[in-house]
Amino acid sequence: MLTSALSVLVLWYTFWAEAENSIELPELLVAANGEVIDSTQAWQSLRRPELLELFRQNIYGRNPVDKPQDLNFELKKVNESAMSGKATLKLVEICYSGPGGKGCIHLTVFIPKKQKRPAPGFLLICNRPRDENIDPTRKVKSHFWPAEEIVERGYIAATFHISDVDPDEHDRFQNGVHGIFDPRHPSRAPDAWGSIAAWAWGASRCMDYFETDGDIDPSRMAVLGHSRGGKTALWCGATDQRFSLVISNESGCTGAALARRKFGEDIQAINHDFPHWFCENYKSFGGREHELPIDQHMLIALMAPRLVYVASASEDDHADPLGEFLSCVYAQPVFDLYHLEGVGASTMPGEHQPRHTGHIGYHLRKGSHNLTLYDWNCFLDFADKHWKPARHAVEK
Ligand code: GTR
Repeated sequence: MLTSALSVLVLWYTFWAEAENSIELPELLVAANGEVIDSTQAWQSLRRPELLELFRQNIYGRNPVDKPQDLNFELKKVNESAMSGKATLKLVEICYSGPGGKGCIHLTVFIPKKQKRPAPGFLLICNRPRDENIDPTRKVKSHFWPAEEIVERGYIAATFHISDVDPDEHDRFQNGVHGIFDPRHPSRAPDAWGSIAAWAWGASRCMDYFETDGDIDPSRMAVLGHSRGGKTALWCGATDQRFSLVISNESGCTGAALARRKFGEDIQAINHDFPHWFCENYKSFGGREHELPIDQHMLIALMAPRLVYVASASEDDHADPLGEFLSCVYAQPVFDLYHLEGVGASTMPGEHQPRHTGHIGYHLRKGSHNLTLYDWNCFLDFADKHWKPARHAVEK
């Protein structure tokens, strides 16, 4: 009697758990014209551009400018003996102008001395207070950007602050790059870029600089961000294929998490709380997630065949860890076209069991919403595994 009651319970739980996880998603590999995408060529020439355009039109918005014609770089400072002689520090000013004025991004770069140059590395999109997290003097240190540890592992530690590109406040798109580049129409286009797209644009301008610096290997640069910075890193990686590794740390809603699960923060809430992050069209999908022609697994798929990494934290329900993991799982068909292993599991790994073997990395950290040394060490391990630089290339 007890056994049969137990098995009914187990059966009920299994159905419930499956129903929880099963979700109807838009077709990844069927183009708008009905064509089934079965080759990398069809993916690259037809479906990928089509999906990118759907994300642009409905979520992140359209940039009025790509690389500005007058983009210029000024090396403001070089210190060959930073970090007790372990790194070269470069402070670079990346400036541009448009009809509404001039803007500059202050890029900080630490290049490891022990690494053969050009060196690989990580660009952090910093969304936390500048002085406490990305101090170039290193008087103040934070695990949000453990520059010493990154350099010690043989990687470049680079970062810029999002406020240089566009302050994180809703001022109706007057300041930052919106004020500089947006056309002065009486009304703003419903698919005009929001702040997330603006910050992603800023990360691409840093890549423009990396391409000019002989100490940096632009073919092995990762773009990385936490939370709103993670959403930004993913959109940057989707639009700028020069980044060969794209890392989202707890990016949650409109980052790695599937919108259709409506778990934790949802489209209505995020647009209510942060009306400046996305394009105007996105607001109409609040409560209508199922009508979006896309979902976030497609954003992950846009990184193929490059490397992508999604990190979650066990107590970060607001960002929906399971939804972040499932995006990795459902992106797999595109990696299959390239005969590449993706995340390599369909059930969520436990805490501190990183998955690093395939082209989609994943881990679930124990704890709450944050970017910690544990997360960074996982990203560095993943880069070691896939870029295989440090151990062989280190100058003895
Ligand atoms: C939260 C927001 C999230 C996430 C986070 C952050 O308040 O709801 O989408 O981006 O901020 O950036 O820390």
